Amino acid sequence: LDNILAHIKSKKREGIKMLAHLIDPDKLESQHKLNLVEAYSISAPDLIFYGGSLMTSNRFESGLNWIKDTFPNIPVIIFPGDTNQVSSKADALLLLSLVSGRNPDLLIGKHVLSSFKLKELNIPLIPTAYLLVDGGVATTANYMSFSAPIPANKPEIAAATALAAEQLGMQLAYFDCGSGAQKHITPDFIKKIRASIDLPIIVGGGIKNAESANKLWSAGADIIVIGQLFEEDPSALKAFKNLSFRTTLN
Ligand code: 1GP
Repeated sequence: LDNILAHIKSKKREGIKMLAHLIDPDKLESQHKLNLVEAYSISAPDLIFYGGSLMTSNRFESGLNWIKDTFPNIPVIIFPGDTNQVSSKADALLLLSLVSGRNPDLLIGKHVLSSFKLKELNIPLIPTAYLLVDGGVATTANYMSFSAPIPANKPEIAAATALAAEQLGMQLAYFDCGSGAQKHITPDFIKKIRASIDLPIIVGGGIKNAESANKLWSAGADIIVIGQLFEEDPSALKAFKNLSFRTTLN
Protein backbone atom coordinates (compact mmCIF):
# COMPACT_ATOMS: atom_id res chain seq x y z
CA LEU A 1 0.00 0.00 0.00
CA ASP A 2 1.59 3.30 -1.03
CA ASN A 3 -0.80 5.55 0.79
CA ILE A 4 -2.02 4.38 4.17
CA LEU A 5 -3.82 7.61 4.99
CA ALA A 6 -5.81 7.45 1.74
CA HIS A 7 -6.60 3.81 2.56
CA ILE A 8 -7.91 4.74 6.03
CA LYS A 9 -9.98 7.60 4.61
CA SER A 10 -11.51 5.43 1.93
CA LYS A 11 -12.48 2.80 4.53
CA LYS A 12 -14.09 5.57 6.58
CA ARG A 13 -16.05 6.79 3.54
CA GLU A 14 -17.27 3.25 2.89
CA GLY A 15 -18.18 2.83 6.58
CA ILE A 16 -15.78 -0.09 6.98
CA LYS A 17 -14.34 -0.25 10.47
CA MET A 18 -10.75 -1.28 11.15
CA LEU A 19 -8.96 -3.17 13.90
CA ALA A 20 -5.37 -2.22 14.74
CA HIS A 21 -3.19 -4.48 16.85
CA LEU A 22 -0.68 -2.48 18.88
CA ILE A 23 2.53 -4.47 19.15
CA ASP A 24 4.96 -3.43 21.85
CA PRO A 25 8.55 -4.05 20.61
CA ASP A 26 9.58 -5.15 24.12
CA LYS A 27 7.11 -8.04 24.07
CA LEU A 28 8.29 -9.73 20.89
CA GLU A 29 10.08 -12.73 22.37
CA SER A 30 10.01 -16.02 20.49
CA GLN A 31 6.99 -17.72 22.10
CA HIS A 32 4.90 -14.59 21.61
CA LYS A 33 5.91 -14.50 17.94
CA LEU A 34 4.75 -18.09 17.47
CA ASN A 35 1.46 -17.29 19.18
CA LEU A 36 0.95 -14.28 16.92
CA VAL A 37 1.57 -16.30 13.75
CA GLU A 38 -1.04 -18.80 14.86
CA ALA A 39 -3.59 -16.17 15.90
CA TYR A 40 -3.15 -14.13 12.68
CA SER A 41 -3.65 -17.24 10.56
CA ILE A 42 -7.19 -17.38 11.95
CA SER A 43 -8.04 -13.70 12.34
CA ALA A 44 -5.58 -11.01 11.32
CA PRO A 45 -5.98 -7.33 12.19
CA ASP A 46 -6.37 -4.70 9.45
CA LEU A 47 -3.41 -2.68 10.68
CA ILE A 48 -0.45 -3.13 12.98
CA PHE A 49 0.58 -0.23 15.19
CA TYR A 50 4.13 -0.61 16.43
CA GLY A 51 5.82 1.24 19.31
CA GLY A 52 5.50 2.06 22.98
CA SER A 53 5.73 4.88 25.53
CA LEU A 54 8.73 3.25 27.16
CA MET A 55 11.18 0.77 25.65
CA THR A 56 13.27 -1.46 27.87
CA SER A 57 14.84 -3.55 25.11
CA ASN A 58 16.82 -3.02 21.95
CA ARG A 59 14.26 -4.83 19.83
CA PHE A 60 12.72 -1.98 17.83
CA GLU A 61 14.38 -2.58 14.45
CA SER A 62 14.63 -6.39 14.66
CA GLY A 63 10.99 -6.65 15.75
CA LEU A 64 9.87 -4.46 12.88
CA ASN A 65 11.84 -6.57 10.39
CA TRP A 66 10.22 -9.70 11.78
CA ILE A 67 6.71 -8.23 11.49
CA LYS A 68 7.27 -7.05 7.89
CA ASP A 69 8.75 -10.42 6.87
CA THR A 70 6.09 -12.48 8.62
CA PHE A 71 2.97 -10.45 7.77
CA PRO A 72 3.86 -8.75 4.48
CA ASN A 73 0.24 -7.90 3.65
CA ILE A 74 -0.62 -5.99 6.81
CA PRO A 75 0.29 -2.29 6.87
CA VAL A 76 2.61 -1.45 9.76
CA ILE A 77 2.29 2.03 11.22
CA ILE A 78 4.78 3.27 13.78
CA PHE A 79 3.11 4.68 16.90
CA PRO A 80 6.26 6.28 18.30
CA GLY A 81 6.86 6.61 22.01
CA ASP A 82 9.92 8.71 21.30
CA THR A 83 12.09 10.13 18.53
CA ASN A 84 14.25 6.99 18.35
CA GLN A 85 11.27 4.85 17.28
CA VAL A 86 11.59 5.54 13.57
CA SER A 87 12.37 3.32 10.60
CA SER A 88 11.90 3.40 6.85
CA LYS A 89 10.82 -0.26 7.03
CA ALA A 90 7.40 0.79 8.31
CA ASP A 91 4.62 1.75 5.91
CA ALA A 92 3.85 4.99 7.76
CA LEU A 93 4.45 6.82 11.01
CA LEU A 94 1.87 8.60 13.15
CA LEU A 95 3.37 12.03 13.65
CA LEU A 96 1.71 12.54 17.01
CA SER A 97 1.14 15.88 18.66
CA LEU A 98 -0.14 15.52 22.22
CA VAL A 99 -2.83 18.17 21.88
CA SER A 100 -4.65 17.17 25.09
CA GLY A 101 -1.61 18.30 27.10
CA ARG A 102 0.36 21.49 27.39
CA ASN A 103 3.80 19.96 27.34
CA PRO A 104 5.55 21.90 24.53
CA ASP A 105 8.03 19.07 23.98
CA LEU A 106 5.28 16.69 22.88
CA LEU A 107 3.32 19.35 21.02
CA ILE A 108 6.24 20.49 18.82
CA GLY A 109 9.65 20.03 20.49
CA LYS A 110 10.28 16.37 19.54
CA HIS A 111 9.08 17.15 16.01
CA VAL A 112 11.71 19.84 15.62
CA LEU A 113 14.41 17.45 16.80
CA SER A 114 13.40 14.73 14.35
CA SER A 115 12.20 16.69 11.29
CA PHE A 116 15.30 16.29 9.14
CA LYS A 117 15.79 12.67 10.15
CA LEU A 118 12.19 11.92 9.12
CA LYS A 119 12.70 13.71 5.82
CA GLU A 120 15.81 11.67 5.11
CA LEU A 121 14.05 8.40 5.98
CA ASN A 122 11.31 9.37 3.52
CA ILE A 123 8.70 7.53 5.55
CA PRO A 124 5.05 8.57 4.95
CA LEU A 125 4.00 10.74 7.88
CA ILE A 126 0.43 11.00 9.14
CA PRO A 127 -0.06 14.16 11.23
CA THR A 128 -2.13 12.89 14.15
CA ALA A 129 -3.81 14.67 17.03
CA TYR A 130 -3.14 12.54 20.10
CA LEU A 131 -5.48 12.97 23.06
CA LEU A 132 -5.04 11.20 26.37
CA VAL A 133 -8.30 10.59 28.20
CA ASP A 134 -8.55 9.54 31.83
CA GLY A 135 -9.01 5.78 32.06
CA GLY A 136 -9.21 5.49 35.84
CA VAL A 137 -5.61 4.53 36.46
CA ALA A 138 -2.18 6.11 35.93
CA THR A 139 -0.77 4.68 32.67
CA THR A 140 2.77 4.79 31.30
CA ALA A 141 1.58 7.22 28.63
CA ASN A 142 0.24 9.61 31.25
CA TYR A 143 3.29 9.37 33.46
CA MET A 144 5.80 9.70 30.63
CA SER A 145 4.06 12.67 29.00
CA PHE A 146 3.97 15.01 32.02
CA SER A 147 0.46 15.94 31.03
CA ALA A 148 -3.00 15.70 32.54
CA PRO A 149 -5.46 13.52 30.62
CA ILE A 150 -8.86 14.88 29.60
CA PRO A 151 -11.42 13.92 32.29
CA ALA A 152 -13.59 10.99 31.17
CA ASN A 153 -16.76 12.97 31.85
CA LYS A 154 -15.71 15.96 29.71
CA PRO A 155 -16.22 14.92 26.08
CA GLU A 156 -16.78 18.58 25.19
CA ILE A 157 -13.12 19.31 26.00
CA ALA A 158 -12.08 16.41 23.76
CA ALA A 159 -14.41 17.59 20.98
CA ALA A 160 -13.14 21.18 21.09
CA THR A 161 -9.52 19.97 21.15
CA ALA A 162 -10.01 17.57 18.24
CA LEU A 163 -11.83 20.25 16.24
CA ALA A 164 -8.91 22.64 16.78
CA ALA A 165 -6.54 19.91 15.58
CA GLU A 166 -8.68 19.36 12.48
CA GLN A 167 -8.64 23.12 11.81
CA LEU A 168 -4.84 23.04 12.13
CA GLY A 169 -4.71 20.42 9.38
CA MET A 170 -4.07 17.23 11.32
CA GLN A 171 -5.36 14.11 9.55
CA LEU A 172 -6.33 11.64 12.28
CA ALA A 173 -7.55 11.98 15.87
CA TYR A 174 -6.40 9.32 18.34
CA PHE A 175 -8.21 9.13 21.70
CA ASP A 176 -6.26 6.98 24.10
CA CYS A 177 -6.82 6.02 27.74
CA GLY A 178 -3.31 4.51 27.71
CA SER A 179 -2.33 0.87 27.63
CA GLY A 180 -3.89 -1.15 30.42
CA ALA A 181 -6.44 1.52 31.33
CA GLN A 182 -9.03 0.39 33.85
CA LYS A 183 -11.87 1.92 31.84
CA HIS A 184 -11.92 2.56 28.13
CA ILE A 185 -13.50 5.59 26.46
CA THR A 186 -17.29 5.27 26.41
CA PRO A 187 -19.44 5.10 23.27
CA ASP A 188 -21.24 8.30 24.40
CA PHE A 189 -17.93 10.13 24.58
CA ILE A 190 -17.13 9.03 21.03
CA LYS A 191 -20.58 10.05 19.76
CA LYS A 192 -20.01 13.63 20.95
CA ILE A 193 -16.66 13.77 19.17
CA ARG A 194 -18.03 12.17 16.01
CA ALA A 195 -20.65 14.92 15.86
CA SER A 196 -17.91 17.60 15.97
CA ILE A 197 -15.19 16.42 13.56
CA ASP A 198 -14.86 14.70 10.20
CA LEU A 199 -11.40 13.23 10.84
CA PRO A 200 -11.05 9.45 11.10
CA ILE A 201 -11.27 8.60 14.81
CA ILE A 202 -8.89 6.13 16.47
CA VAL A 203 -9.80 4.80 19.93
CA GLY A 204 -7.61 2.73 22.24
CA GLY A 205 -6.68 1.92 25.80
CA GLY A 206 -8.32 -0.67 28.03
CA ILE A 207 -10.55 -2.32 25.40
CA LYS A 208 -10.86 -5.90 26.56
CA ASN A 209 -13.37 -7.59 24.27
CA ALA A 210 -15.03 -7.55 20.87
CA GLU A 211 -18.38 -6.36 22.27
CA SER A 212 -16.82 -3.15 23.62
CA ALA A 213 -15.02 -2.62 20.32
CA ASN A 214 -18.25 -3.10 18.40
CA LYS A 215 -20.05 -0.50 20.52
CA LEU A 216 -17.24 2.00 19.95
CA TRP A 217 -17.26 1.36 16.19
CA SER A 218 -21.02 1.87 16.15
CA ALA A 219 -20.63 5.11 18.13
CA GLY A 220 -18.36 6.52 15.42
CA ALA A 221 -14.84 5.20 15.98
CA ASP A 222 -13.12 4.21 12.72
CA ILE A 223 -10.11 2.34 14.09
CA ILE A 224 -10.00 0.43 17.37
CA VAL A 225 -6.55 -0.21 18.81
CA ILE A 226 -5.95 -3.19 21.05
CA GLY A 227 -2.63 -3.98 22.71
CA GLN A 228 -2.71 -5.63 26.10
CA LEU A 229 -5.58 -8.07 25.42
CA PHE A 230 -3.75 -9.63 22.45
CA GLU A 231 -0.44 -9.42 24.30
CA GLU A 232 -1.84 -11.57 27.10
CA ASP A 233 -3.84 -13.83 24.80
CA PRO A 234 -3.27 -13.60 21.04
CA SER A 235 -6.06 -16.14 20.47
CA ALA A 236 -8.51 -13.40 21.60
CA LEU A 237 -8.17 -12.10 18.02
CA LYS A 238 -10.55 -14.89 17.00
CA ALA A 239 -13.50 -13.12 18.61
CA PHE A 240 -12.94 -10.20 16.21
CA LYS A 241 -13.41 -12.30 13.12
CA ASN A 242 -16.61 -11.75 11.18
CA LEU A 243 -17.85 -8.95 13.41
CA SER A 244 -19.99 -6.28 11.86
CA PHE A 245 -16.99 -3.98 11.50
CA ARG A 246 -15.93 -6.02 8.50
CA THR A 247 -19.06 -4.77 6.73
CA THR A 248 -20.74 -1.43 6.24
CA LEU A 249 -22.03 0.20 9.41
CA ASN A 250 -22.63 3.81 8.42
C1 1GP B 1 -2.44 2.16 24.07
O1 1GP B 1 -4.38 2.38 22.77
C2 1GP B 1 -3.35 1.53 23.10
O2 1GP B 1 -1.81 3.28 23.53
C3 1GP B 1 -3.80 0.13 23.47
O3 1GP B 1 -4.20 -0.01 24.81
O4 1GP B 1 -2.94 -2.02 25.57
O5 1GP B 1 -4.96 -1.23 26.83
O6 1GP B 1 -5.20 -2.29 24.59
P1 1GP B 1 -4.33 -1.49 25.48
